[in-house]
Amino acid sequence: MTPATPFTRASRLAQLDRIAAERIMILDGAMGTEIQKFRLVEADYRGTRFADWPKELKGNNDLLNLTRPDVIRTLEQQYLEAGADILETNTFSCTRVAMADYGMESLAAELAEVGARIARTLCDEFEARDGRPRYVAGVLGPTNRSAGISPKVEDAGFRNITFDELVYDYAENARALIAGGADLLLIETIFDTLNAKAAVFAVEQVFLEDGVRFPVMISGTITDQSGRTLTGQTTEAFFNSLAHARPWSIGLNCALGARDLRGYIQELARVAPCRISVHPNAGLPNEMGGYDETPAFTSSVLREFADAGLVNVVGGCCGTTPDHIKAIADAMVGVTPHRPAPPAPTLKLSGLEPFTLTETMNFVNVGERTNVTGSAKFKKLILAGEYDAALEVARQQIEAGAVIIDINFDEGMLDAEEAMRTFLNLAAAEPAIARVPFMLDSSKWKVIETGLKCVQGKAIVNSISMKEGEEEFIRQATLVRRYGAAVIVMAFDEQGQADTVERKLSISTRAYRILVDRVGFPPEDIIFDPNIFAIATGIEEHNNYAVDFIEATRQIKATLPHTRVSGGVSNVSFSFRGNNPVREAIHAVFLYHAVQAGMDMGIVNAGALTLYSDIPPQLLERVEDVVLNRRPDAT
Ligand code: THG
Repeated sequence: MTPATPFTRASRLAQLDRIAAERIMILDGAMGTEIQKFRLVEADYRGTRFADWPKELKGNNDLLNLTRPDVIRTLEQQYLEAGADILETNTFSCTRVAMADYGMESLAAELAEVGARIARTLCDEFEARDGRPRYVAGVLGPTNRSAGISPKVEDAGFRNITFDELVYDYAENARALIAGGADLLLIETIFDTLNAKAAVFAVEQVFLEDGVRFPVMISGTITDQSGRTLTGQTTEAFFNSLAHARPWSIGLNCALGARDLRGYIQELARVAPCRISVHPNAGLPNEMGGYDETPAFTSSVLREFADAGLVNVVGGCCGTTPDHIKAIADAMVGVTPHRPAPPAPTLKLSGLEPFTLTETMNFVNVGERTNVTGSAKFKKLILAGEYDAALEVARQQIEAGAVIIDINFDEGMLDAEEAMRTFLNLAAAEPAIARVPFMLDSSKWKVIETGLKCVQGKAIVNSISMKEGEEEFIRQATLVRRYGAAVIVMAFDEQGQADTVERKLSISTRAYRILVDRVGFPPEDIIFDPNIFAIATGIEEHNNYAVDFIEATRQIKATLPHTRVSGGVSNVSFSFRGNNPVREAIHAVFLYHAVQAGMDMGIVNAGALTLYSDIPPQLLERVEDVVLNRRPDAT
């Protein structure tokens, strides 16, 4: 009998960060292409238990965990002998949805648990031998469906899987992997970031259920030389979308060979404040579907990555063999691992492309026109179901300078959830629109949540507030975080909307403390909206509203570190409806002063913005009287 491992899962994990700081850790290599070498036949896959299964089972490699565990064990043992520190479980397709191909949905969890146990047992044996920890990475594969793109060319809004279905499947998968002994969870070969966001959501759910957390590794896949994921994101956009998982490592695997991944790994190493992993294919597949890169070649390329200080974990994907892993392990000896970038408290969003709100940016223009309550035209199109023309409105806002678009379907005659879903699913297929981050605008939480389940990028929720009390505020903020979005917090509490500087500041401060101290919300992802109300309405108390917003902005920016301020700019001029030249002049004057006070972003009619310096002096004088409330007869 082999002696027992000296470690518990907790004691093994307690050493992980130290080991990863000392040296580059080795992940194992391919499973699928190695299994092929055994030339297994249908009967191997079936075993006795599934002898009468009504569907063909050949190719269901995860099923071998039950029917030919000896094969999986042999391969994994070879990888450990080659020097792997981290062994991946043979569970790439252990989700209900992926197993549905074989009618084996109900076996998904069992296969995952057994897969983890095979790997853990082997690792225990190696640990018992030499006292060196070996880690089991429970693999959560991408599934064979995409929540983010349509499988039908003629119907871009169609989806064959929902976010909620993926969350259910991934949660079951994660629970089973942990039950089987996994030390880490590895969400890998991500071609659709929305699927990965569902996996992150599910994993967090399991951690909350159990009251225990495990390190999470995330690895995306770039499908062609354009450097984008299948669903069109650039590397940095991909990272921004998944940063909320606070991954132990992030990296890339599969698809390309190591050499072609160099630029993207460098990009990840630059932007991600965590460890970096890479497990490439042994080159691109040749005409025969085989892989040609030799162990010497792959390992020399990865050695160069390591010498450049880019990586913490390296291994192989399709086409790599135990010989590749041995060569890679040898090549990493003595090379200093990547030192993760320090986290920067900066608002980072994404659509297909990243958006970072840097300190030098003057003002971020959020397009207001994709709003049924803010545009008669958009409302008419949505009510008529004319989504193509509605998408054109989004495109126009972006062309006119919007770097984010606000999207709102709050209208009595509409099913706002349905409209939000339809619009976002269609927008995902339009690169000129999907390029930018989305701001999901609704007064109904359910509508916002529906939207969050449709976007692969890092969006902004518009908005949450304490109007229904702290408990609901905390619940919503926690969910915003789990969906990986930033948030606008309105200055609104149980007493109503804040209309004085004091209330705007005190509500914002109270919200800040709750979000940062109790929810663990990153302050850089908080955007305060201290309410822009209409001025010059004829009611005297309204005359100072613009000044109050500007002053509240100044104080929020001075006292609530790393946060941002936004507002709906066109609100301020509501009483001049019908007189667009005056409205635009008011907006320009308002922004001129508000931006100086620290306003970072605003929901505006992109393209219609006038420059402060272009306003004729006489008009400017009058408009400033109104906006700055300089004289009682200003209006
Ligand atoms: N804060 C936050 N979100 C918001 C607002 C805010 N979302 C909605 C709104 N306010 C910002 N968006 C708009 C959009 C359009 C107009 C005003 C604010 C507008 N529209 C023209 C009008 O009503 O006169 C419509 C003209 C037309 O139909 O074309 O003014 O404050 N967080």
